[in-house]
Amino acid sequence: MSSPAGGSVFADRVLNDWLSSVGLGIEYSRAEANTLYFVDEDGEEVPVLDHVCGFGSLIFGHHHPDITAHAKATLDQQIPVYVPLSRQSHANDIAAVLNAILWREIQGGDGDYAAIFANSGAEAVEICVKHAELERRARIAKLTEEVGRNAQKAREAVGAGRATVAENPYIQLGREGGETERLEQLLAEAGRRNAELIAKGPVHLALENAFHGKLVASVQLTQNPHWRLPFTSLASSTRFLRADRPEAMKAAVEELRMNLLDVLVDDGVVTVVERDFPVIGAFFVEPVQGANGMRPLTEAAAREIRAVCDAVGCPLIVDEIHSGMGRTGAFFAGSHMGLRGDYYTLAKSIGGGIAKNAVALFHRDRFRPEFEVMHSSTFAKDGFSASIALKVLEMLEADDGRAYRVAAERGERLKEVLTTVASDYPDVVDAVHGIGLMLALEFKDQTRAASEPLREKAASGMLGYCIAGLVLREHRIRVLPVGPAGNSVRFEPSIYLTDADIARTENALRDVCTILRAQDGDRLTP
Ligand code: 5B6
Repeated sequence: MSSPAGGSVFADRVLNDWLSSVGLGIEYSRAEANTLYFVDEDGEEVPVLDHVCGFGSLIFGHHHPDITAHAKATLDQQIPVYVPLSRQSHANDIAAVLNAILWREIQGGDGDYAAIFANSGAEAVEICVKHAELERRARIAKLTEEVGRNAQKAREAVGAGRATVAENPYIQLGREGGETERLEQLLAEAGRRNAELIAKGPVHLALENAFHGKLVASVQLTQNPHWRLPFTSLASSTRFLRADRPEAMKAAVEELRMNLLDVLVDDGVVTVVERDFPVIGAFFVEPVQGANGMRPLTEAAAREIRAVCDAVGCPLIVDEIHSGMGRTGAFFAGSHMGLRGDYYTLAKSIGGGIAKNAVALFHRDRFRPEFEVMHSSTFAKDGFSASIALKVLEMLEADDGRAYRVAAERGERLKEVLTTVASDYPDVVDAVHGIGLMLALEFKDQTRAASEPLREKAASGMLGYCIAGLVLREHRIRVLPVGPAGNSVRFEPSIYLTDADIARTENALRDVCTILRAQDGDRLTP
């Protein structure tokens, strides 16, 4: 059938042109473990070592045979896939395994977590945004009820002649009228100011260079200004904080503080007092900041963040979408730095590389049961994805957590090699970041390079992509840049990374370093 628009491009026109311009415009035809394949001009299948692995969503690689066999068997059994508003015990089975892992790695048995399912990471983050707002609204309702009761008590005291209205620093009162008029004037003005505050949305906290998704609310938690700023009017704002500056973190929280006005009767006098208003919705944290160049949180920062949340009373939301499911050598990366969350988000690898799965977990003490009915999604917790999630969890936990140990060991081996390359080329490599199979090699800034093509590529933020293009073209290895400046190259393969894969990777990186050292900008041009 001929195309109605005579060969028009309907999807990815700009994206594909751009990918081709940096040498990444290849269409892959097959994938297996850590290898992608494309078919070249001679019809030959060309293998490419994949270090991107779906932005870290393939802990068991592409098409793991056990996951594929499980998926086929599941479909052959004709299990019900979409049956919303029926009993779906597979949801509880997944939540039970996740709770057991949480208790083992982090909570030490401190309460259980309720699960709400989603189809993507950003959706799980937005579920947390919604739930945190439900919690905040409940706190506000409690506060306003108290304020309302106190206003009533003041009316009764003034009406009975047991109290007079004092001057106060918040609301200036007219001199005219008796005590009752003055009190009503005070209550009306306090009520007006309180209503203004109550109508406002929350402010969220997140770390500098955070990535929490790209949907309407979650993109406001993702610091990258190109992705966030055009949409600021659509959702609550975020205050981005530095994890290594506890004092600045506390100062920012103090600066955000807002107060509700309350009227109290004290010793026969009606006075106005300030009540702490819950402005902050939640604090979102990635234990390892993937998009920020694979930077793990320190234990000290994890402690400070927990302390801020406890002081403010807002939930600490640990986003394990990228770092979770074993990649760092533990199921929850936060367990390395003792980061204890009130909510958790998981996605990526829990889909086993073939399903779209995500889940948000809520500590039972904070969970609002009505949320189970308030929130829903047609596709979430469907029978097929849930069955894959259970299979992935079984594989991760098998042999006393062998997969976690392999991830840690393979990660250490790869990190050793990256560190050796970094120390051999200190003039072009800045640092190696990350933990387990969540690593990055950061190149030095080239915006003042001697070579003009290098300078230009660095200034336009394209250098990392051009490096990725070269590594693909000449070494048949797929890497992508990462980090705010795009100066780093990311490595997040599956646990099946072999020593030979690591050796090839080292060879390719040495080649890139040699090019940068020699300022051979032309070789980076496709
Ligand atoms: O499933 P979804 O993508 O909605 O998950 C959102 C999300 C991610 C994440 O890593 C965290 C911690 N929280 C929520 C998903 N990560 C996606 C990602 N995308 C890019 C780079 C990354 O490092 C991570 C990306 N970079 C450039 C262009 C497009 C995407």
